[in-house]
Amino acid sequence: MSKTYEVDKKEIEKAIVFCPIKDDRDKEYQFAEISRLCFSADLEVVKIFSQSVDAFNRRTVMGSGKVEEIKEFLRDNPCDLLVVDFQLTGSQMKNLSDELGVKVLDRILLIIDIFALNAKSSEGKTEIKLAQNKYLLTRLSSLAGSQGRFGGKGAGMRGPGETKLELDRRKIESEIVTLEKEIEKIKNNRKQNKILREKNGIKSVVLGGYTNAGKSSLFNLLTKESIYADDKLFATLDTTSRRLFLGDNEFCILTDTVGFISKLPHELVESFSATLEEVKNADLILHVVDVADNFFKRNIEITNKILDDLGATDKRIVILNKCDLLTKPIEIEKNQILFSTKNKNNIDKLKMLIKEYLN
Ligand SMILES: Nc1nc2c(ncn2[C@@H]2O[C@H](COP(=O)(O)OP(=O)(O)OP(=O)(O)O)[C@@H](O)[C@H]2O)c(=O)[nH]1
Ligand SMILES: [Mg+2]
Repeated sequence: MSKTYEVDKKEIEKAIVFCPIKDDRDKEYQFAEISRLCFSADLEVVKIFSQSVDAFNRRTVMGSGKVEEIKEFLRDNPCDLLVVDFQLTGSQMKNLSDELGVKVLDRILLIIDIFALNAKSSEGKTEIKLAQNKYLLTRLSSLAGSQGRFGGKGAGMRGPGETKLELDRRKIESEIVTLEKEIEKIKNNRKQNKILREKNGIKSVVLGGYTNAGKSSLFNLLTKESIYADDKLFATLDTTSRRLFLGDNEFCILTDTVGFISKLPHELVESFSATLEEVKNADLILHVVDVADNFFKRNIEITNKILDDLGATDKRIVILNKCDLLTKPIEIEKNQILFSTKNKNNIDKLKMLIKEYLN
């Protein structure tokens, strides 16, 4: 029988987090990133537990001692769910949920859930629905059992917009076919636009970078638009394109798009192929970086890797944004520029640089 669940958007749920640690040097980065992801999914993190991956247990990912420790903690501190910063199989999710008596989300479901919360355009909604359906299909029996037990609502079960998640295999399969066709149409439109643009000699510049770096803020500043910018991860899922005038009657098309993160779920990369097509087709990438983030160098590497994997152009200007928050000077490399969307210094220098790279 088909099951649908109510969307519960505003409710803040209490979460405990479990991080399997590969390398102790990564611990601080991992804790900071998963905390931001939870915040962006409207979750309150009560405590983070961690354990070396050496203690990996196939049934529950964490060792049995850790399961007991968490169980004990939950007895005194009731929480709604456990977030595991790892890709879980359906049965691992179910085993953990059975042992601990709470709903379980893995890293992928958490990111997909944030995307579902933020999808606004029909393109974004179509893409996220496809990612959700593909994810659900591979873990359907475990999810229907474990998440259904907790009312099947809240984090991990939210569909885009006002829609509800479907847990019926046949319906999911037929929806995947419809969604894939819609995405193919969007991609074809993009290809036509590209041909037309090239015919008219108009260049495409795309904003890329780690999520929350300030891409939408820069887009607004450069094009005097007002699109949604927020201090949460994955605030933007849609592509928005506008003309950017560079002086001397010259202009290019500037596009703002989805942000990146480490270990971007492949379900999302595949489902966002239409949106990412825009990145692939760009003549120049403005790689926006939050330079005030302690881990900005690592974020640059992550973004470069994703751009390389997508086959994006290697014509890239690295914009070290949020320099207003820097407390000490930093070294700047050749293709980098210090910037702040708050005090707007360097805007003419940036436009000149764009012009130079495009010609
Ligand atoms: N202090 C400071 N804050 C900034 C600057 N640029 C952007 N921000 C803030 O950073 C946060 C994220 O900005 P967005 O423009 O939404 O970032 P984004 O890269 O589009 O993020 P996603 O769409 O979520 O991937 C917002 O709260 C902005 O106000 C800057 O130069 N300085
Ligand atoms: Mg944005």
